[in-house]
This record gives sequence, structure tokens and C-alpha cells, in this order.
Amino acid sequence: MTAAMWALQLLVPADRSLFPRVEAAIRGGVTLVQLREKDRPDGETYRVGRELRDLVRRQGAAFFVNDRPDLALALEADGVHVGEGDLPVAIVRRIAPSLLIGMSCHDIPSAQMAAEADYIGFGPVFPTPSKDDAAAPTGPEILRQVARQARRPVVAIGGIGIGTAAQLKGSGIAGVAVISAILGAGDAGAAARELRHALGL
Ligand code: 3NM
Repeated sequence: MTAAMWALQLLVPADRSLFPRVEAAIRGGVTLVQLREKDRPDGETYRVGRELRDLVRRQGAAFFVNDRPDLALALEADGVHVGEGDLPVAIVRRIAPSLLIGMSCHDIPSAQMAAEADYIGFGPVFPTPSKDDAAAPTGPEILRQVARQARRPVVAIGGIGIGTAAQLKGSGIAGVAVISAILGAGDAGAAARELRHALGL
């Protein structure tokens, strides 16, 4: 695992029509792609996920799966990203020892509890258009405190884009995770490049 792996993460659903954008985004500087599919049947997610994994690996990025250690194992992913309502990290580690593990945290106490994860996903830092049930935004100051205290790399999420990136500079984060800033951009490659530049990552 290299620190650079956490720099710029892109979350994508199991949708083949997004593949060209994912490919361009990796060329632009996305280091990790996370398959995040909440709606489709498992069989379809698995089939599309295999193609996505192959594309991501070909381009030299890491491949993670959201929420589902079973699917992450089936897809031979590099890692799985779990939330507070999912299986505890120690249990995921036991049943899936080959996987790196990311854990979502939304406040300082939960970030302190996530010491067993390989990285902490912290947010939403800003209001997000991409998650209906997102917690209240923390703002960049809480993120800074978490990044300072955490013994794990911290990846910021939620409303991060070219308009908010400047507020994260110098916060001590290892990287950011985004949806709309890249998938919603006209040119996904340019969006990824500009975001990395703006963040100094
Ligand atoms: N999780 P965008 S915020 C998937 O805070 C997700 O845990 C969040 O999308 C959390 O970059 C979020 O478009 C959505 O704001 C991120």
C-alpha cells in the first residue's frame, strides 16, 4: 500500500456507460475507484464490476467495493469500504484478510474508533448532492482535527470539488473521494487533474 493510493478516489455505480469517464478520470489522476452500487441485482453488479475492475487495473488504479465484503472478495478487489452500519472492521478483516479496509466516519468519536481500518473516509465535509441520507456537513475545521488526531490516513468526502478544494489545503488529509466533481464534469480527465492540482495532492 502506498500513500499515493488514497490521493483521489472516485465512487461509481455499476453502469457501463460511465466506463469512458472512469478511464479518462484515471488518466487525469484518480488513484482508486470504488464500486458503489445500491440498486442493481447482485448478478448484474458482479458482471459489470468485473469489467470495471479490469479497466481500473489496466489503467493502474486500485479497485475497492463499497459496503460488501462478499462482493469485494468475489471481484478480487484490493479493498472494501464499510460504513458504521456494516460489519465491524475486525470481523471484515477476519473473513476477508486479503482486503484493505476503509471505514466511513462522520464525527470525531467515530473516527477515533476506526483505528483498525486502513483508512478513514470522513464526511460529508460540505453539502453533497450525491447522498440523500448524508449526515450534516462537518466543515473543514472538524476534518482538520480528525486528520491531526487519527492514526490512519484520512480521506475527505462530501461536496468536494474545484470550488471547495482550497479550504482543504494543509488539512493533513491523505486524499479525497468524490462523485459529482468528476462524474458530473464535461471532461472527467480534466476535472481529476484540476482537483489534484487544487488540493496539492
Ligand atoms: N458518502 P459528492 S458523502 C457517498 O459523508 C458519500 O459518508 C458520504 O458525493 C459520507 O462528491 C457521499 O458528489 C457523496 O459530494 C459524495
